[in-house]
Amino acid sequence: MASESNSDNIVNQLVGEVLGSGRPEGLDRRALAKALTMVEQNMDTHGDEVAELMAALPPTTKPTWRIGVTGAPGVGKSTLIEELGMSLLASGKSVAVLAVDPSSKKSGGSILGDKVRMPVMSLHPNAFVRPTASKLHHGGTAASTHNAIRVCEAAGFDVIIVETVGVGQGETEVSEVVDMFLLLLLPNSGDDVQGIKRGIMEVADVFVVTKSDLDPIAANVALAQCKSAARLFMSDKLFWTQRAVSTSALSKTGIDELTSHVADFFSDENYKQIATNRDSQNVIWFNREVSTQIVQNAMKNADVSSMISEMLLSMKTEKIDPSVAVHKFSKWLSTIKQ
Ligand SMILES: Nc1nc2c(ncn2[C@@H]2O[C@H](COP(=O)(O)OP(=O)(O)OP(=O)(O)O)[C@@H](O)[C@H]2O)c(=O)[nH]1
Ligand SMILES: [Mg+2]
Repeated sequence: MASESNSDNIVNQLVGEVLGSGRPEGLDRRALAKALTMVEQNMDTHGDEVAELMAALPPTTKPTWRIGVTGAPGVGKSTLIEELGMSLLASGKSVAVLAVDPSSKKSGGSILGDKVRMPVMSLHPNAFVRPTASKLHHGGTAASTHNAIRVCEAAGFDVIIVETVGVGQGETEVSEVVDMFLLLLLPNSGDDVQGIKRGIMEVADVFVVTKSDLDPIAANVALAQCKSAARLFMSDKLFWTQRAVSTSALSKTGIDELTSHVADFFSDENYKQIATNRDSQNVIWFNREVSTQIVQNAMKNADVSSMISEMLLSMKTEKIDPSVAVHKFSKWLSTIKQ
């Protein structure tokens, strides 16, 4: 019980400090960083603490913008986020950046500290830049990114930009917790439209060709490809038609156009549907995380795992069809359910 009241105190203190001024410029950044560290903890061991902090956060009242940015390593995500962020800051918005690092899946810790370089934005009083280790093996990227987004919203940020890396599970999961997804493409790199997986094309709301200064002709070709892809792939959002823009963070071209695509996306007119979309997203990732937990728990049961091994062995040695094995397994499962 003593530990419970202790964690109560920490949560109250953090919520008090994080929400203290309700405005990012007066924010206690150390408290915000602490709160983010807390919600990113391993849910298996710190689930109560995380849930307590999340429950103590007030619901979002202002129309916040949740933006995901993805693309191959080195495509220019961080550099572009800095430009987009500065442009949004100039328009009066406050901006928090969370950089999700899927490599933590392998190394067990974030190595992003020196990779997230947004030197100008980091110093802005209305901005906050945070490298976040993804926790794919304990609770999922969707859950921990969602939590981190909510903490930033509670701290008063208007815009939360999530930088994700590479192509894979983490990226699709991030698309479940943001409203808008930007897909960055480098012309002539093999990462352009032809090489991008369909699933990611479909969740992209804006295709962004990067580093157009390096090869303006190739950038134009890539832009044209993106525009035709935008016509080909229907957006998964009824209120939005996919767009494409060519940018250079170096020569600062295309940034205003990108900013206006973002502002159009979050228009008052669209916002009601964005809010509805958040409700559906919550259900989707809740269901997935719960299913994962059910499976993980079931696998801890010795009978279940030995029955699975038995079925796998029968498939291998007796060549029984997998559908027969599944049927046998589900029959067996129904006998032990109660
Ligand atoms: N010429 C040129 N170089 C750029 C531009 N944008 C980024 N770069 C350079 O490209 C390199 C990678 O940029 P980052 O912004 O770190 O790319 P990233 O996609 O965030 O990289 P990871 O996070 O490691 O996946 C850096 O050396 C940047 O300076 C651009 O518009 N033009
Ligand atoms: Mg980066």
